[in-house]
Amino acid sequence: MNPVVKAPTLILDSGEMLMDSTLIIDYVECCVAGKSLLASDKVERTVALRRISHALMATDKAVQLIYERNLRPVEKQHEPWLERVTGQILAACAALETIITQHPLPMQSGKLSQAAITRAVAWQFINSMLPALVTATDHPQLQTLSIVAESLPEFLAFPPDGPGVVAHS
Ligand SMILES: N[C@@H](CCC(=O)N[C@@H](CS)C(=O)NCC(=O)O)C(=O)O
Repeated sequence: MNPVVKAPTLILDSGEMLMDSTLIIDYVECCVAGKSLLASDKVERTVALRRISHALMATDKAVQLIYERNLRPVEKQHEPWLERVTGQILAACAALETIITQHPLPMQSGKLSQAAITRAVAWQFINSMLPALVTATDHPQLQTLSIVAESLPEFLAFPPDGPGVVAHS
């Protein structure tokens, strides 16, 4: 549906495409829902954005590693690059684990913030895609948070494996 081959892609009512999860959330909050999962207070918002940024960087790095391993032929893979990205993923996940320990957020139905959702989604994705590298044993807080999140109705409505296209009204 998108020649740029980028997920997530939101098809707007106008038929135009919108890419990148952060921009899609901004659009939905501003132009559809009229409410936000982020605080409007400057200080609270800055804290939340910083927390979200760690989770997003961890997922971006995981995507890079997965593509390097899965899309590039083995003989063309560059070991120093793999090591660099691996280090970045582990650093981002370690930081995330520390942040979660120091700043737990409510993981309750109806009370979810963007930071809490992003943490849970990031961990589910990274741990399921790179289970040998980023283990639950080394990240117990993330693992617990993910198990709780995935049992909530908000998460059960959108399972990690699909559906790929969600219609909104
Ligand atoms: N920062 C982006 C990351 C999205 C992303 O990496 N999507 C991957 C799939 S998980 C993708 O579209 N890959 C296709 C490509 O880049 O070639 C977001 O949050 O939307």
